Order: sequence, then C-alpha cells, then structure tokens
Amino acid sequence: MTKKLVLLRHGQSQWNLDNRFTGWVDVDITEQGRAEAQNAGKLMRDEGLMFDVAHTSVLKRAINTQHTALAEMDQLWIPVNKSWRLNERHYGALQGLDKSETTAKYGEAQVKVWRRSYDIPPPTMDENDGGHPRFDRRYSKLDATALPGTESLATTLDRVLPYWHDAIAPQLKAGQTVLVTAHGNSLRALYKYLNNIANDQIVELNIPTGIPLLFELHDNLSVKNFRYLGDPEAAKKAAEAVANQAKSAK
Ligand code: DG2
Repeated sequence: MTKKLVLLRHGQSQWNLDNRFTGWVDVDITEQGRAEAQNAGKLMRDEGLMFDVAHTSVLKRAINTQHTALAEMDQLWIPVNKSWRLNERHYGALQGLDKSETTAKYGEAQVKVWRRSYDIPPPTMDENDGGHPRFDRRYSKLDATALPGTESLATTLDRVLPYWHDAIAPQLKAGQTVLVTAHGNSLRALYKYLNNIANDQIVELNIPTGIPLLFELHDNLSVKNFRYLGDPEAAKKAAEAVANQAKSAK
C-alpha cells in the first residue's frame, strides 16, 4: 500500500522577511507566514490527507506553522512530536546577519557555498557567544558534544537521519500518514536522502515556505513520486525567490 509523507517548510518568518540568516534562532512567523500556513492546511485538506501523526522542530516558526495548518484541517488532535533533530541547519557565525549585505561583503560565490554546498559549513559561532545552543535551556538535556556551533548540510543530515530511522520511518512502514514541518535546510537534507540526490546537485535545490511537498512511497519507503500541492508554477517561483534572497543589493 502507498505510504504518504508530507514535508512542509514553515511559513515566512520575521527573519525571512528581514532577509537575515536564522538557523537556530527562535523567531516566529509573520502575518504572511500564518496565511501561508493556513493555505498549506487548505491544500492538504483539499488533497484529502488524513494525518495519523506529525513531527516538528523545537523552533516556534515550525511549531506554529504546523499547529495553524492542522487547525485548518481540523486535525489538531493528532499526536505531535518535537525534536531538535528537525531544527534548521545551524548557520554558525552568520546567524543574524543580512543575506544581501553578507553577499556584498564576501561575494556571491562564497555565500552560495555557505548556503547551499553539501559539506562546507559557514564560519563557526564562538562557543562563548550568548547565542550558542549550550546556553539554551531547551538543549540542556543533550550531550554538549551534540550541540553545533555551525553545520553543513552533510552534518545536518547526520543528525536528522537518526530521527528519520527511529521515529518517522517506522510509522510510515506501519501505514501511518505522516506530516513533518521543519525548515529550508533540514528538509533539503531529508529530500536529498529520500531522492538520493548527488552531493553536487543538491546545491540547486531551494524549498519554498508554506507549500506542502507530498511524497508517495513504496512499502520499503523508496520514492514512488512527489509533488508540491497547489499550483506548480507558484511553487517554482517561490523556490526561485528563495534562491535569490542572497543577491547583493549593489
Ligand atoms: C533559513 C534558510 O531557514 O535560509 O536559516 O536563514 O527555513 O528556518 O527560514 P528557515 C535560515 P537559506 O539557507 O535559504 O539562506
């Protein structure tokens, strides 16, 4: 029987709007982000999706997006699990910086490497920086060595995958329909894994905010097909806009 999985990037956040690198900083969604989440809920409802369980990160832009979308579907009752393993990729010392200003300073090629390369992480955040996750109560029960000061897509995938194998995959195999609401890069990591994308090709993948990506999977969880719900042109344009966020203002 076909298994169904939806990956949903949170709706527009305040720092998406301000064009700042966000990573593990816990910023909320904007009014537009809330509208995107409601629309995501409508698209999933119109598709007839009945979720059994949902997963999200420990960051409020994803948590509130998932809650808003499930409310729109009248499926708020389903069990929801939150894990730091679904957090956005830690953006290191870039967190809080303006994307266009960073491009003006370091050049488009370097910023593209930091944003989209597979295994080159952005510069590391100083471990005494007050924004380092080791000072954040929500991570206090984790082994300090698990807490990153920066992450590449590769190291993000390394910490997402145990959650996929331990929590999500068994539910899909048991026939449950699963929603995962997370972030641009934690979802790029999952997408890369599911679709077996080569390291040098993942550079071109951008995931838009608030548009559900429906995967249909075989029994062994290999991908049968996948598509964005709603207007494919709108999804394509929104992904291009994400790619262009770091263009220098000049
Ligand atoms: C964005 C992604 O993550 O940024 O951390 O700035 O999905 O949590 O808004 P999200 C961030 P890019 O990698 O697209 O620059």
